[in-house]
Amino acid sequence: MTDRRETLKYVLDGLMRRYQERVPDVQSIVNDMVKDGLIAKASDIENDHIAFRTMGVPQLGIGSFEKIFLHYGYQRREPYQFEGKKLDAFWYSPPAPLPGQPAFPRIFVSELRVGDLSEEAQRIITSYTDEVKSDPVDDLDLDDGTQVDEFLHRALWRLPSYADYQRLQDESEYAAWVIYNRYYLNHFTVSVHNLPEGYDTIEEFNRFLEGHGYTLNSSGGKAKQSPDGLLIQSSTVAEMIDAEFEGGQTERISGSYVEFAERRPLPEFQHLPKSELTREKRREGFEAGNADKIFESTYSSQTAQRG
Ligand code: OOG
Ligand code: NI
Repeated sequence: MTDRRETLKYVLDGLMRRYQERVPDVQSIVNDMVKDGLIAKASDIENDHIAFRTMGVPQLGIGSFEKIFLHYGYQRREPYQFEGKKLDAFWYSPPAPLPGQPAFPRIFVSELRVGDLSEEAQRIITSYTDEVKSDPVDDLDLDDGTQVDEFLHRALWRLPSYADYQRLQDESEYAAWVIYNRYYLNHFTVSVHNLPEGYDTIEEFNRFLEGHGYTLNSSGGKAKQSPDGLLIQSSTVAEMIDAEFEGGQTERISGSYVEFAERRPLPEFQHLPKSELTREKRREGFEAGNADKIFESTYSSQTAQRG
């Protein structure tokens, strides 16, 4: 039997390939990092985590989606709640790396509390999600990487109408994003604390990004910091994509974005030299206050800044 982590690697590579095609910012940030000498090549970037969004209806949502990654050895960790945005989330810690390979990314999965939306928004959403009769992950052979790769990029329901998209967007930007983008990778995250000095804090890295013309999510400030001061995050505003809706109508809507994370050493390790600061000596997990603002990277209030 092949190691499930080999299948995981195949699935993650497939996600990253589609993501890079959809988000030109990824390649251009990598190119700028190489050009300015922060890294020698793309694979020197440590991927802190990736994120997915789901619709919280019984046959879909986190309970369905997480089965894929639990199968590959991920473990479910702390929950997070976002009352205002009507979202719930968990983060997942990865299995050990394959020999000679970099660490697998953490995963952040969120879910829309569909039942908390207005009757009309619920009716619109379920008119799409009801096309999925039972939990689709149960029908997959998770040991077959090509099946999982195809599943994560397949249309789960009919092409939405732009009217439905706009109506959902009025009430929940997250709902509108998922009805169109489904399980496309929402973002990958450049780990900045292991970059060369001068670029290894979010404050410095944001300066590098803005110097190269990238637009950062400004909700709650460009650098979002956890109350313990140890997890600092920033993100680009989502790349706009030309989306084809029902009837062939094409509109520009939010696609995916790029995130940046600085994990500072835990208090008991702050005296150690950087070379000794392995992953487990730095701040783990996520922070609800940071995440709440990062969600807005796909919101029109933020993407409007891209012009
Ligand atoms: C996820 C936002 C939260 C983080 O690292 O806290 C997040 C999303 O936009 O779906 O990525
Ligand atoms: Ni994130």
